[in-house]
Amino acid sequence: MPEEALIVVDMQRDFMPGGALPVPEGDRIIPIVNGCIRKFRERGALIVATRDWHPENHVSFKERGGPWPAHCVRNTPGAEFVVELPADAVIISKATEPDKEAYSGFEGTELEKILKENGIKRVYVCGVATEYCVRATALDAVRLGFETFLLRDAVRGITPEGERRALKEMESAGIKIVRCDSV
Ligand code: VGL
Ligand code: ZN
Repeated sequence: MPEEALIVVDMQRDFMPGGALPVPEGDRIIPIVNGCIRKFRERGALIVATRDWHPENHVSFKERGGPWPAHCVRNTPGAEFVVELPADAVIISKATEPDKEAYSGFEGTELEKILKENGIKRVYVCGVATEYCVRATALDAVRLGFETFLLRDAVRGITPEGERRALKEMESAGIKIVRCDSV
């Protein structure tokens, strides 16, 4: 049993520059995340990738009064992964119901069950956006009893202030802020 999992959060085309809901410089972490995936794979970790997988009438979209432009509509190019995932990666689709928002990869998904079934004790979180889906996923992980690490060099936020605040909050919650090359 692997004991460790890497959770790659929402590394999808719409969150990259040129996409529908871009994270500034989100593309800069693509090679870093790919390096983390290779590194964790080599040491036998479970590789998990979450994806925002919205129906086209999702409640978070502006046309329904939500905060965001339409993004990551399931089965469209904007929802595709931009990182290289191994064939046996566990793909977790979230926020798939029209009337429910879910920032955390644990919310409304099988993620907790899958991690527990695989004997995972430690999780390492990377991806976008730091102050939304990365934050929510990492906070849920630590709350659920996983030793949780945030890979500082492999995340990007929508704004610098938002990212700073989220990092502080995660640290206060007991999440260890580390770099991918030092773990
Ligand atoms: C996200 C806003 C809306 C994220 C998803 O992946 O952080 N942010 N949907
Ligand atoms: Zn979304």
